Amino acid sequence: MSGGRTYYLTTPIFYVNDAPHIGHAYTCVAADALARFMRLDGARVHFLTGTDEHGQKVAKSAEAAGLDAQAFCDRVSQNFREMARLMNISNDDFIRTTEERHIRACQALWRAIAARKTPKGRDNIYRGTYAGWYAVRDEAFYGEEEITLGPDGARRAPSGAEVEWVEEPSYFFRLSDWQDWLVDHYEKHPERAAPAGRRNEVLSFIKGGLRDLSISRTSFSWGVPVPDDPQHIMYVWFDALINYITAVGYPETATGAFATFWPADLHMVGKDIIRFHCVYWPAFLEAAGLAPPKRVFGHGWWTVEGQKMSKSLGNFIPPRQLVEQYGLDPVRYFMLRELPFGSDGDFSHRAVVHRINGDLANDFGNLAQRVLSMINRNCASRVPAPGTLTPADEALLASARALHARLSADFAEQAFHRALEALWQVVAEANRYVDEQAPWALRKTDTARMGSVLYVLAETIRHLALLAQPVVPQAAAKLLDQLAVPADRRDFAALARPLVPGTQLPKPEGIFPRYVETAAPA
Ligand code: ME8
Repeated sequence: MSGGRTYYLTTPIFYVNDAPHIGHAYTCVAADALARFMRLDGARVHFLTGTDEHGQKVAKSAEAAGLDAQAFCDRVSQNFREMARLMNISNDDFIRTTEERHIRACQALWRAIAARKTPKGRDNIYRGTYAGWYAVRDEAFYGEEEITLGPDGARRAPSGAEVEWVEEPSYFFRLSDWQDWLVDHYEKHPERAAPAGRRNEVLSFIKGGLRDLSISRTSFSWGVPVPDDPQHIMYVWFDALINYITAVGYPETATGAFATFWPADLHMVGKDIIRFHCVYWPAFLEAAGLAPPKRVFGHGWWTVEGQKMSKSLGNFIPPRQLVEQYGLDPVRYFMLRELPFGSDGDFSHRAVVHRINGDLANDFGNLAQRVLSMINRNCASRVPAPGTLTPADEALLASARALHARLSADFAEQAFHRALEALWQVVAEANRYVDEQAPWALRKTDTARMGSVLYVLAETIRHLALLAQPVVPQAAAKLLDQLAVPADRRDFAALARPLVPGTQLPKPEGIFPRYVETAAPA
């Protein structure tokens, strides 16, 4: 495909200090649903995920594992790659910050920023000494006023991470000179930081006054060397954010992927890292003369059975465990349906089972199964021919046909829960229609009318299956197979190409099995 609409979206690159858990899977699934939606909608998509491998946190984890840092990163990065495969993530690229292409991009961006002046005509980068608090867990610097002293004598950042005093020579990025530009940027383009509540947090943080940012470290060496001064390595967040442009070929900007895909359409991140993405990142880019991203969405935080996930509680759920227990598509559905995208939520066994047995098995699964079995038994397994349509038929088809526009608007705002709610409203409408039209009774009285009813239902289910693909790709594919929809008629342009009467259908099979409790949950 050449020309046309493009869409570049990214997940955070995950620290390789630990095993992937449901939080990481969540961000990937949300971004994946959007990437799939955009592809089906005809856009040329570039979808990036990967791993963040430098910095003190990773260096310490490697040391604790008794491994050389690179060997440790190779091993843990692979776990994230496998997590992406497990969750059926359709990323086009997987970036690692220890790759050569990335080191080259970091050094080029550093030079580009250093070569330009701030809006106040000063150097963007200067040398000094950092003396202040640092939290290795967050890989973040904190001001004195943000630190609290706990009863245990430990000093903590607002995130709860312990901080340590750091004093070392450092290069600084003159962030303070970019404050007015950043305020103006978000006032002119409010959609660039979402949801609105997070944008307000970002704006008040900026308006509260920005301090210059330390962007190099000298007390350890696991990082990208600063050009012309390799005693310094780049601050891990400076290095990490650059991955988004490395992956589109920076420093080559005039042609190739950068020219096609930059600025990114969306950086999907968790709310914990919104400040890095909405304050530092646009400032770095603007300072280098590059366009800032079009949007950053900071989604909410999952707890598990009402508790924060933590090492000490040992309640990090590995994605593999979820998929084995509930099935992949049900987990993807649950993650995107259970809570308004942007809000926090709780991952509980009860809630997952409720969604599986309610929305998936009873509502959608049962609708498809009922309709397809009736066609199988009563229409010789062929798509029936519709007769003259009644107002009830037209109403259901109109609801199904209106879905694409509705979902496009919801996906454009990352309102996945609203999109799914809209799909399931049509599922419910179709279930009511089956009950009202009672095709099983028509079988004895009016087979032509029965054919019309089953046709309307099958065509509605085709719409639902096509539009559910981004969220439940495997189940939707199975359903489209059962409707004998050819592979080249599964994009959204094919919504306008109705089922052809007479088409032979395979034997129907359930797509969303019920979850049966085998033992009482622990
Ligand atoms: O921050 N609920 O990496 P990280 C929801 N390397 N999402 C969660 C979550 C939870 N409980 N826990 C984690 C980093 N996440 C940096 C990013 S990007 C240039 C560098 C998800 O491994 C969420 O997306 O700590 C969060 O932002 C991310 O994992 C943090 O991953």
